[in-house]
Amino acid sequence: MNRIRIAIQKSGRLSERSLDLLQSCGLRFARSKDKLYWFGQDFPVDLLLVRDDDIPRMLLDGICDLGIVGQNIAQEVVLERDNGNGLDELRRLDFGQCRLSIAIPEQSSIKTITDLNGCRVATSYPALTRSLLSVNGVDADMVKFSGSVEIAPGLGTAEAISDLVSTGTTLRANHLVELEVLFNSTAALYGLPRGLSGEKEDLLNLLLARLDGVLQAAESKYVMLHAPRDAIEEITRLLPGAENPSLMNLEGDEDRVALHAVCREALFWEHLETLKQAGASAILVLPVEKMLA
Ligand code: PRT
Ligand code: ZN
Repeated sequence: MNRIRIAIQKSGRLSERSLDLLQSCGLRFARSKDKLYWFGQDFPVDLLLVRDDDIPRMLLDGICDLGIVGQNIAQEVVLERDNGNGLDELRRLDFGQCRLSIAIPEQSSIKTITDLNGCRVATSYPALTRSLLSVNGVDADMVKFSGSVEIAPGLGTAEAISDLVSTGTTLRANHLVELEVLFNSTAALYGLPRGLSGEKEDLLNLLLARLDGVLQAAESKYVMLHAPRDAIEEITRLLPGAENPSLMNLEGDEDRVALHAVCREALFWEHLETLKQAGASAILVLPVEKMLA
């Protein structure tokens, strides 16, 4: 069957962004609220909606061809299986950012991660935590929790925790402090190292090219401004990630030109202010929806 199956999280932090991203790539699905399988319309790519923890295993077991999941989970499953079969991170995505950190109670006598030697660490990521601690020469006992890891020290089941943090609110609410960041995670699109074959490979390449276009466009801005002719070089240099701007004459103004460029990096107010200082005026910044190199 020459259809690609992509597994995404059914309901959770990654669900909406995963679906939005695929839709931005032109994929449409015959949705059904209670079904786990959404059939692809126009394009032979179908969706499987599952728990995020199941995605790496489904990939490794050949149930799906691609999956969108946090690097934290992908790494955990690969390390846990420990049979040399990895996952191929095809693209890092711009959502699902968090960090896996060691946290300890506010009053703890633990001061550095080396003090964790011989301690119990509660975590939902035992394989990943053990491996990252051992890189630092630390050997601690993992206590597996499938949720609410932050309550472990209070219950007396562990001296420290290793959990995902984004704002730090959960840690503070439980009187825990972050001791060390072990791993920075983001959502990613995964496949298998052996790739896909035949028509599926062509389909994957088309999808990846569209995905690159969407990811690049998300960062890029189209900038239009008026610039003094003698400042064109400096102004181009000040535009982050811009190459070869287009220049147009301004009717009735010999000394100034209209300059248009695509900036491939984030453009902040500070950039606009420096452009103005360099002589630019009438600066307009527009979003870019799609890009195809
Ligand atoms: O039901 P299912 O198993 O599919 O979902 P889930 O409940 O296991 O996962 P979900 O939706 O909570 O998270 C999915 C993925 O989002 C994770 O695997 C991470 O890759 C990513 N992610 C990003 C996060 C966070 N940020 C995050 N803050 N996952 C969890 N958290 C939790 C963390 O475990 C802790 O309980 O949020 C709390 C900390 O948040 P702060 O803001 O208080 O620091
Ligand atoms: Zn989960």
